[in-house]
Amino acid sequence: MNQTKTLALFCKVVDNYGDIGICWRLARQLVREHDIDVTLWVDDLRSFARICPQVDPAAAAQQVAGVSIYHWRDQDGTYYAEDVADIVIEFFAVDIPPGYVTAMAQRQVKPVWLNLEGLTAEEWVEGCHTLPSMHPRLPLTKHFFFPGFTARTGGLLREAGLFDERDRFQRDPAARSAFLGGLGLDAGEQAACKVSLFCYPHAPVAGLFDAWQRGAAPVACLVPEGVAKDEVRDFLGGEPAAGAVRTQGMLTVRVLPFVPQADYDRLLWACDVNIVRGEDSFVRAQWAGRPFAWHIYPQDENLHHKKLRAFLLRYCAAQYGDDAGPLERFALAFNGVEQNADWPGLWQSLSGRLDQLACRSANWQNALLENGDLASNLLAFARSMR
Ligand code: TRH
Repeated sequence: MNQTKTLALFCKVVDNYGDIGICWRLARQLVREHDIDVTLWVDDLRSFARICPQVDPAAAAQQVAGVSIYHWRDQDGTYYAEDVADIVIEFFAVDIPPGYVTAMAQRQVKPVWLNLEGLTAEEWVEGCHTLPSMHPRLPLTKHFFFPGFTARTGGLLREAGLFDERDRFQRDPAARSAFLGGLGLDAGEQAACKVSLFCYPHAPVAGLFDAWQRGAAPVACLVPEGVAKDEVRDFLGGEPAAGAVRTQGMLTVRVLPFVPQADYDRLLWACDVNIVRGEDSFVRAQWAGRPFAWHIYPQDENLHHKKLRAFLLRYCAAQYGDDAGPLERFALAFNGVEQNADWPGLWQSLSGRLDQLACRSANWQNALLENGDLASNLLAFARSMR
């Protein structure tokens, strides 16, 4: 029953860092917490190395954190049944090399084959989670596996010790100060309201900068290098390279280097408000327990607005009870659902309630804990299939 010791995870980097960010997190957790032998196939090692500097972008094969990493160069190659893992995961419906699929079918005990899908809060996911799909020619069945926010989905990625580590860090002013100091923040920036800003290029950052600059209290906005480039360049009056910083009015904008994934978590834990995007930083902001706004990945015909509303419906119900939240209004405006946003007003109502909002995010986290975590749920499902 429990003979599922090996797992292969196939990841194609479509764009940005979310694909590899999620696969890397899952791979490490399966090794560390479940003692699984994980092989991670990745087509773009350069993007991988940005979130994990131990990765050598030139190596065809390497081991990092106990995970075997292979550069997935093309669809060619011959594979043998004994090369195939007990569990095979294609992330976001990528096409696994045909030779590998043939070898899967040649195994006496067929592997459990999962298509790990993207995260959405929409209700239809519950009906599709774990649905089977037969291979048209080979004796193989693939199952859909959806992350999600309810017990009828696969849940979210969350490492076992995450909350303890976060709580230790958040309760330790010296650790926080050392971390922020290491990123270059001076005492004034550390004492200001710290906002991390990780968004897509179309975000309405200029309006927000303007509101912060004219606001009543100091704001330190921490932007990873390459993010909101045009607005940051305009504000700085120069190249937005890592380490660049400028204060105008009440706003200081500081450009951060792109940090390893574990440090990005610490950044979220250290800030008072987090603006996050995509899928992985979005989930990490929820675990950080601080007020956050999600800049959702844009899709054709504004499909992403529907996804955003589906999430806000769940999140705000757990967060606010009867009070339609300032976070909701802020997120809708930041994603262009509400046009002509009053940024000074939106920021004022949000920043005036940061403590209450942070406290209430515990409700949301407690509700999510009921769903278990994605890595454990995935393994339990795979084992039930064998
Ligand atoms: O980078 P993203 O926009 O990624 C994705 C991709 O575009 C993907 O194709 C799409 O499907 C998905 O969004 C919806 O955002 P995301 O998901 O938040 O991933 C960013 C990763 O980068 C995450 O693992 C955190 C990590 N990161 C660092 O490690 N260091 C940093 O300094 C920063 C800013 C992020």
